[in-house]
Amino acid sequence: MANNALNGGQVIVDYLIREKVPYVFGLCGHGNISFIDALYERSSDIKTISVHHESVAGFMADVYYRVSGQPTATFTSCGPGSANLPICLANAFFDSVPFLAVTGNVPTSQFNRGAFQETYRHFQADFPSTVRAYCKRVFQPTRGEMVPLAMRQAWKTMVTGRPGPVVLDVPFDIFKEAAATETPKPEDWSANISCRCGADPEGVTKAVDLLLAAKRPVILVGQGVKYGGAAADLLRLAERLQIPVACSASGMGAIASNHPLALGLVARNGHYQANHAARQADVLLALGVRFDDRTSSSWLPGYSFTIPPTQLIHVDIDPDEIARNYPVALGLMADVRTFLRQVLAELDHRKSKPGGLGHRAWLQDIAGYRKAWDAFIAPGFQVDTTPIHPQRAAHEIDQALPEDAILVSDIGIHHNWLLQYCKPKRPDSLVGSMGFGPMGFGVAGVLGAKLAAPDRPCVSVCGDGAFFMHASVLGTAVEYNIPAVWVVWNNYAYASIRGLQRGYLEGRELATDFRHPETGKPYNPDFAAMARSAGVEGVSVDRAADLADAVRTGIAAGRPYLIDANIGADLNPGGAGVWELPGLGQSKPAFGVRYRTA
Ligand SMILES: Cc1ncc(C[n+]2csc(CCOP(=O)(O)OP(=O)(O)O)c2C)c(N)n1
Ligand SMILES: [Mg+2]
Repeated sequence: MANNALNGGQVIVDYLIREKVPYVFGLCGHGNISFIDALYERSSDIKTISVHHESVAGFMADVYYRVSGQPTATFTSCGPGSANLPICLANAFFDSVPFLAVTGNVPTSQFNRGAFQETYRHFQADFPSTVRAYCKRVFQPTRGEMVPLAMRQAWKTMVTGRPGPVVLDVPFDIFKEAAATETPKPEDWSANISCRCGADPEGVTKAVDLLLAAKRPVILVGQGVKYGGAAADLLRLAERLQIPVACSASGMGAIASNHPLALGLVARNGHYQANHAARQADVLLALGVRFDDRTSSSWLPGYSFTIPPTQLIHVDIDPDEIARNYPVALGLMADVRTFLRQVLAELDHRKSKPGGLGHRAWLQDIAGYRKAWDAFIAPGFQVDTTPIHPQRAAHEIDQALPEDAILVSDIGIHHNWLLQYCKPKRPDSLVGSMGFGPMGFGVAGVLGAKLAAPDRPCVSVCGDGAFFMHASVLGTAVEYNIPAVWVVWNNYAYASIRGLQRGYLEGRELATDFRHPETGKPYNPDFAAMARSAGVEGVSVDRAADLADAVRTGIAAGRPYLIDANIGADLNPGGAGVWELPGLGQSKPAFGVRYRTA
C-alpha cells in the first residue's frame, strides 16, 4: 500500500463513520473477513453486531432507519451469505427504506473460473444480477481505486430522491487493495444535497382551489408523511381546514389515532368511517401513498375509493407512483413536507379562515359512520375465551403499551388485527412492512428498533410461523443485551393463508397448519421454554386478562423477554373493504356495502 494509506475495506468503514453510522449488522464468511478486519480496527467508532442469519441483519438495518432516520449498513459474505439478504433488500426497496449492503464476492483474479461460491454461469461474479430487481442500485468496484467513488455514489443514491437500499458488491481482493489516501467527505458528496423539492407553484394554487371548494374532502396519508417528517405539517393543514385524515396501513400513526379528525385505516380490512369517507370524497388529497391493492380494495370502485368521480390530488416524491392506478385531477411531484408548507403558506396568503369551509355536515356524517363502526366492533372487546380472541388480544397489547412504545409487527393475520385495533399515537408507534411483506421482518426488526431507541419500549408482535423461522434472534438479543419483547401470536398455523383456503377454496386446507403426527392436535414448540433455553425470559399466556400484564412485565424486565400467547385462529378481522384474488373471487365487506355513485 505504498502511497495509498487506505485499502478498500478501510475506505468503506471510514466513510460509514463519517456518515455517523453507529452500527453495522452482518454475518461472516471467507468473502468478507477483510472487511470485518477493517471494522475491527475502528471498533471504537462503529459497533459491529454479528447475527445468526443474514436476513436478521437486513431487517435490523431496515427498522433501525424507520425509527431513527439514520441509515446503517450490513455485511455479508460471497455466495450463500449474501444470497440470504435479498429478502431484506426487497423489503426495504418496496417500502423506500435505505441501508447499504456491503456484500463480498470472489477475487477479481478468479472471475469466470467458477471459484468456490462464484455466481459465474451467465456472467462473472454476478451477484449484481441476483439483486437488481430488489434494490435501488448495485455498485461493483473491481479495482481498489474505484472504491471511494463507488462508496460515495452508493450513499448518495441511497438517501436522495425516493430512498432505498443500495448494494456495494466488493470482490475479495478489493477489500485489501490500496484504494485512496483519503476517504471522500460526505459534506462534498451527499450531506448537502436537499431533495425537499416543492410542487410547481401553479400546482399549489390549483390544489388549494380544489381543497377550498370541496364539500367532502379527505386527506389520505401514507408512509411518505411518516418517514418524510411531515406529520406536524399534516396536522396543521388538517386542523386548519378541518379535513378528516385517513391512512394507508403504512401511514398509520402519521396523525394520532385519537385525534378527532383521524379516521383510521383505509383498506380491504379498513375501518368503516375511513373507507366510507374516502370512497365518498369529492376531493381526495393523497400524500406519499401509492394505492396498492390492499389499500384500494383491489381497485374495485366503491369499497376504498371511487376515483373518478372523486377528484384525486396525488403528491409524491416519485412521479412513477403518481397515476399508476388512478387518474389524477392533479398530480404533483414534490416532497410531501415541502408541499404541505407551500399549501399552508398559500392559505396564509389568501387569509383563509380555519374551518371556514362549511363542511360541518360532512364531519357530522363521518361521526355517524364512526359510531356505527364502534357499535359493530364493541362485542369483540368483551370476549373472554381461551384461546384468546384476536381482537381482544390486539386491544390488550395496545392498552399495555406506553405512548412512546414502538410496536414492530410481523406479517400475517396478526398484522391485520393490529392495524385495526391498535391506536398508534406517533408516526413510529406501529412499524410494519406493506410492500414486500416478508415473514421475519418484525421478529428481527424489533432488535433494530431497540438499538435505535434504547430508551423506548420495543415490542414485536409476530406469528408463530415467523418466529419459528427466525428464532435465532433470541441469541442475538442475549449476546448484545438488547431488551426487546416478543409477543408470539401463537395460533398454531400460517393462519392468514389458511384463512384464504377457507374463504376462497371451500376449506380445502393443506400445508397451512402445524399438527402433531400422533395426536393430530395443534403442534408448536414451547416457545417460552425455547426462549428460556436461550437465556431469554419466557412466559406463556392463555387468558386475555393476563396478556396486558404480561406485556407490561416484559417491558419492565429490561432484558429480552418472550410471551407465548395462545390466540384464536379461526377469525379474520372484518373491514369495510374487499380483496380480490383474481380467478378465485372477492371477499365481502364485513360491514357496510359498496358505495355507488348516482
Ligand atoms: C418469507 C415468507 N414466506 C411466506 C410468506 C407468505 N405468508 C404470508 S403470511 C403467512 C403466514 C404467516 O404465519 P404466522 O407467522 O404464523 O402468522 P399468522 O398469519 O398465523 O398470524 C405466510 C406463509 C411470506 N409473506 N413471507
Ligand atoms: Mg400463526
